[in-house]
Amino acid sequence: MQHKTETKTILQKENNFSEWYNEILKRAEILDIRYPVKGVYVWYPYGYKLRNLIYGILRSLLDKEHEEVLFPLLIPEKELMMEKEHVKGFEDEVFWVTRGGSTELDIPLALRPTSETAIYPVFKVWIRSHRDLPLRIYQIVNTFRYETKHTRPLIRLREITSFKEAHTAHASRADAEAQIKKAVALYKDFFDQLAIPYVITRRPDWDKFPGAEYSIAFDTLMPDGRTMQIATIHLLGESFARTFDIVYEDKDGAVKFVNQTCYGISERCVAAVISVHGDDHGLMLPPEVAPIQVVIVPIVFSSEGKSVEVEKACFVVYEELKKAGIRAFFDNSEERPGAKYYRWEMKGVPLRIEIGPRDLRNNRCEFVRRNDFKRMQVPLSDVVPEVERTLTGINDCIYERAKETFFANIYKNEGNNGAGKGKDKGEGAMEGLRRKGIVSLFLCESERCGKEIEERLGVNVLGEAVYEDGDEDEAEEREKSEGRCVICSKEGKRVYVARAY
Ligand code: P5A
Repeated sequence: MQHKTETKTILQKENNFSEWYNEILKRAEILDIRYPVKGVYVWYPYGYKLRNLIYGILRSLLDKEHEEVLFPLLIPEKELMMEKEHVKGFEDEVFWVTRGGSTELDIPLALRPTSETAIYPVFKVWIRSHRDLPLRIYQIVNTFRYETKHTRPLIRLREITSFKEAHTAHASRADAEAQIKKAVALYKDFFDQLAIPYVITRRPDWDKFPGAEYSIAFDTLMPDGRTMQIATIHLLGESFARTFDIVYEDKDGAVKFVNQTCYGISERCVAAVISVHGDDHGLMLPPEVAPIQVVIVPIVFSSEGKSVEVEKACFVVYEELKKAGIRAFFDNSEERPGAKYYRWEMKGVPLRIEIGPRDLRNNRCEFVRRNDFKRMQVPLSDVVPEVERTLTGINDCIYERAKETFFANIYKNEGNNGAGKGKDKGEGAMEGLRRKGIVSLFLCESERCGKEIEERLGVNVLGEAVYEDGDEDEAEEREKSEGRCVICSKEGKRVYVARAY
């Protein structure tokens, strides 16, 4: 495609993440950012394959207990405006369709910023009895948000192209809360499969989803030390049910409101895979989601020209891998091996197999791992099992490295040493706060103290950590989770703060 002739200027992920990120999107052919609408971009074929493999994992997890649906993009003004909190949260972000051709529309239509107000009026007619519950649906659609903050490809979009939204309705609050736990487990599974580390927190009240009782979020850490919210799960309770009159008849004939949840993920999950794993050579894709898992490169020196034997051997390996269900590519283009290495490293192909005349004489080939460039010689007869073993090993290494970086950048502020009087109150608590990373400290629940710490440190309060039932560290952590608010010294809880995207 367009960027084949790109020069090999060195990329620096650590020093200039923003530049690195945009260069990678271009050179690895993930996203074309030249589309002439702000916050709106084009998926390249390679990027879209990556996106589909990632969303394939998400789909297979959701399909176990949800059914896929497809709701309209357009929402009538009246429906969008019905839930007061929800409107307040979204009114400045809505794109409106007000004309059909040259005719003014009687009813302005909103482009969905999310689909609660498109889906819940239909839930009202779908749900009649307790036998219709629980109702669990999802869709993967584009949504539109008029974002006023700095837009960024895959991260802050005005057209979110891959918005996965799940919506559930239940007979009781307990059932809805149980669903929240299931959704947390599902998202954990998803990000674990992408080898993306995260913290899970309950967002402070002032930062919850508009219309929700509470919101739980997954945040990962980007290479520049800022966190990115990669998923959210909301307990809606009865608020939307009351607004849209979604009721069911209970076993004993009583008519009750349903209890609801919703949870969402966008292409930020693709941004996370790119940003967390990539390095100065380009993308580094976990094998599970790599569009090409193995590239085969014939090694012939220019004086020798093409070697029929080498090509034949490469082709045999290619066929064997394909038969074993491995996504392989045989690069027998005219380019020099060096140029091929550069391209496939940039595209994050986890494993390269090189075969030259000398390898052939010894009935072997050479493996080169993308994550650490380690080489190993493998007998041609063992290629398939060795590839399988090596890909698993690569995934483990990528994940270990990501976790190491992540947890090395979480800093714990012990005690309430920062609480004090006068101008510098709170600052003392920030010893150990590096500019990069996530800090846990004590805060009370008041919005005033939360906002004060946000302003003073230029951070966002992510919230209190959420633990799973049976989590071994839970009991221990909970015990240590009470302390004095670093701003007002009143009783507080341990929360995470970080500079956030
Ligand atoms: C949950 C699904 C909702 O919209 N309604 C249905 C709920 N939640 S949310 O938090 O507002 O969005 C879900 C996730 O989408 C990502 N996201 C974005 N990604 C890219 N560009 C944007 N402008 C954008 N806005 C939200 C976040 O990861 C968020 O957690």
